[in-house]
Amino acid sequence: MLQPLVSTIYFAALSCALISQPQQRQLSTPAKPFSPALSHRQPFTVYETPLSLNPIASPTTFSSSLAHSDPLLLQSMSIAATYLHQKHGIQLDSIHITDAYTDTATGLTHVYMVQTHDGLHVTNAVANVNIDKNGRVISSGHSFTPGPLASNNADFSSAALSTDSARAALLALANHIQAPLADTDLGGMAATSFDSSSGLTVTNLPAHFAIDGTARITSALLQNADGSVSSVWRVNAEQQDHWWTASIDTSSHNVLALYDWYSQSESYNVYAKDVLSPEDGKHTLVADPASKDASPKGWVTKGSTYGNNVWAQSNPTGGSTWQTNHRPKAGPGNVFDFPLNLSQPPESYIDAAIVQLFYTNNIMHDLSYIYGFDEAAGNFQDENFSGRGVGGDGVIANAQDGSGTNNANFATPPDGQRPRMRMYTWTQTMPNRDGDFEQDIVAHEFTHGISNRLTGGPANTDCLNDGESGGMGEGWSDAVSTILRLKSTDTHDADLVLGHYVYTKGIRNYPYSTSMDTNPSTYSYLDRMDYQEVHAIGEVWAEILYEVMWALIDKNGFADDIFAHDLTKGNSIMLQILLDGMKLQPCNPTFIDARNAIIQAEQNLTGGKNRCEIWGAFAKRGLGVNAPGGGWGRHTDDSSVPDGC
Ligand SMILES: *[C@@H]1O[C@H](CO)[C@@H](O)[C@H](O)[C@H]1NC(C)=O
Ligand SMILES: *[C@@H]1O[C@H](CO)[C@@H](O)[C@H](O)[C@H]1NC(C)=O
Ligand SMILES: CC(=O)N[C@H]1CO[C@H](CO)[C@@H](O)[C@@H]1O
Ligand SMILES: [Ca+2]
Ligand SMILES: [Ca+2]
Repeated sequence: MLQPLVSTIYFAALSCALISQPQQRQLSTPAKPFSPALSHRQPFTVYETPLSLNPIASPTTFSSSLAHSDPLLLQSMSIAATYLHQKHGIQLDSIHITDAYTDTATGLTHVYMVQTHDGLHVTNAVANVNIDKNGRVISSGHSFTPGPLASNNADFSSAALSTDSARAALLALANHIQAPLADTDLGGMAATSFDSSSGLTVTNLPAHFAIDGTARITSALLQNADGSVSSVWRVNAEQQDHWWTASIDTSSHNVLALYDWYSQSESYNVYAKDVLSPEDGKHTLVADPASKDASPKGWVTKGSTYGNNVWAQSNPTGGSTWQTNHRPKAGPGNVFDFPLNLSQPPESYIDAAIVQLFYTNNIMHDLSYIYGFDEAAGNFQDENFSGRGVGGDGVIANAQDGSGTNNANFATPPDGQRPRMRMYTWTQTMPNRDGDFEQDIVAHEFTHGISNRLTGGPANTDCLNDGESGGMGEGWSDAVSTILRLKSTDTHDADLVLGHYVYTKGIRNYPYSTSMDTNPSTYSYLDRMDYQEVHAIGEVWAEILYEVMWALIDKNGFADDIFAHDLTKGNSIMLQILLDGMKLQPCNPTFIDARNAIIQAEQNLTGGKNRCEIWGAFAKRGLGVNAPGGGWGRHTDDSSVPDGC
C-alpha cells in the first residue's frame, strides 16, 4: 500500500501572531460602472471594398485637439470627417478630432472623434475611422447622436453651471459610491468660481472619498439612451481601488453614467480551469476569469498575486512568514504572463507557478461561493461584501513551499483567521514536477477548507477530526476535484486517477470508477486493518460519492460549465448537495450521518426527484438503508434501498 502522500493539517494550530488582520473596512455593496445603452450606436462596419472619398471637409470645418502639420495626417482627418458627414449625416461642425496617428506596423491611420455642441463634448458620442495607405476608409464605428441635439434637462447655458449645482453633484456621487461627504467637507467650494474651460478642482476632501483629497469637475454633455443629450458634471476622483469618472445631471443631480479607470481586467497565462495538468492541455492566456457574483471586485487588488480571496507567493525557506514573500508583478493591464519551461527545474518557473496557484485558488473560491460557501457560510475573503461572516481571512497560498516534498496541505482555522495552503514539488520524476500545476491537487486542498468550515459551522473547525469524519474530509476533497475536472466527453465508464501528473501511478489505491472490478471499495472496507488511515477511508467515501455523481448525471445530464450553476444538471446537483449536506450534518459525522445529510439536501433541493437513484448508488457500495453504524467492526455492507425505490 502506498504511504499516505497527501496529508492535511486539521487542527487550527496557526499561531495568531502570524496572522495580520487587515483593517476592517466599511460594509458596502460596491458601486459598479454603467452607462446609457445607446439606441443609436452604429455597429462597427468593415468595407470589403475600401471607400474612396473626395475630402470635402477642410481642417477648418471641424475642430481638433491636435496641432498637426503632416499633410497626410491632415488629409486623413479630412477624409474621416467627410466620411461621417456623407455616410452618416453628421454635421461637420459637430465633429471634434481627439486623436489621429499612423500606425508604423500596419500603415493604417486611425482617426478618433467626439461629438460637440456649443463647445461641450458629448462624452459618449464618439467615432473612429480607419484609413489605409491609399486614403481609403476600410472600417468605422460611431455613436454620434443623429440630427440636431435636443437637450433633455436644461439650456446648455452657464446658468445651470453654478458652483452650488457642482456641489450638489459631488454630494450625489459621494452617496452613490457609498463614500458620503458632509457639507462641511466642501467648505471652500462656494468661494471658488467655475471656469468653463478648466472646470473646478475641489481640494481638502476626506481620504475615504478621494485618496489625494482632490476631485476635478468639468462641464460636458452626455447622450441618453434615446439619443437626446443631458447637461452633466463630469466628476473625477480616485479612491483606493477605483478611479471614478461620473456624469451627473446638472439639474436633477442623478448619476447618469459611471466609469472606473481602475481596469478590472485581468489575464493569466495558466492551465485553464478545464485543463487538469500540463498533460491535458496548453498553457494559455485567460482573460477576466473572475465571477462577477463571487468576486465583484475581481481577483487582483494591486497588480500582483494577491487580492480579496487569495495571497499567493513563494516560500522557498518553508518558514511561516508570507506577507513579505516574493509575488510576481503583473504587466500593464494586469497581465500575468511568465515563462514556463517544464523541462527545467521548478525553481526556474516559480512566477508561473505562483500565478497558477493564485488562479486555481480563485477558481475554487468562485466555484464554491456560487454553490453556497459564501461569506455567511464562513468562506475565505479579506472583505465581506455582504457584511455577513467574518472577513480578514483570504487564503495564504505558498507555491513550491520549501517545508516539504511530494505532498501538499491546507490548515483551516475558524472563520476570520487565514487558512494556509502549502504546495510542494514532487521528486519522482526528472526534472521534478510542481503540484501547483495539477488542478486536482490544489482543488483537493482547497476543499479541505470548504468541508472544515461548513461542517459544524464556520467558527468550529474541529468537526472532521476522528477517523470516519476525517476520512470523509479527504473523500470530499477528492470528490470536488473530480467534479471540477469532469468533461462532457466523460461517461460513467471513465476511470479517474488523482495525482497523475505529479505521480504517474496516482496517489490513491484505485482509480475512481463505477466498475466493481476496477475499484472494489465498499463501506465494509472501513473494518479492514489497512483502511484505518484517513486517506484510505476517504478513498472509500469518494468512491461512494463517485457512484452518486454518475447516478445523478446519468439521470439529469451534464452541465458543460459547472460555474453556470444549472441545478437541473447532474454534476451541478451533485456539487450543490455535497455542500448543502456539509452544512446540514453534525460535527464529526459518520458515513451514515453524511449520507443522510446528502439525502436530505437533495430532498430539499429537488423535492426528492433523485432520491431513489442516490439510494441506489449508496447501496451499490454497501451504504444501503440498513447499513449499520457504530464504529469499528460494525461496517457491514448493505445493499437495500428504501421501500418504493
Ligand atoms: C526548455 O528547456 C530545455 C532544457 O533545458 C531546453 O532544451 C529547451 O530548449 C527549452 N525550451 C525553450 C522553449 O526554451
Ligand atoms: C431548502 O431549500 C430552500 C429553497 O428551496 C432553501 O432556501 C433552504 O435554504 C434549503 N434548506 C436547507 C436546509 O438546505
Ligand atoms: C472585513 C469585513 O468586511 N468584515 C466584515 C464581515 O462581516 C462581519 C459581520 O457583519 C462584519 O462584522 C465584518 O466587519
Ligand atoms: Ca471568512
Ligand atoms: Ca466548521
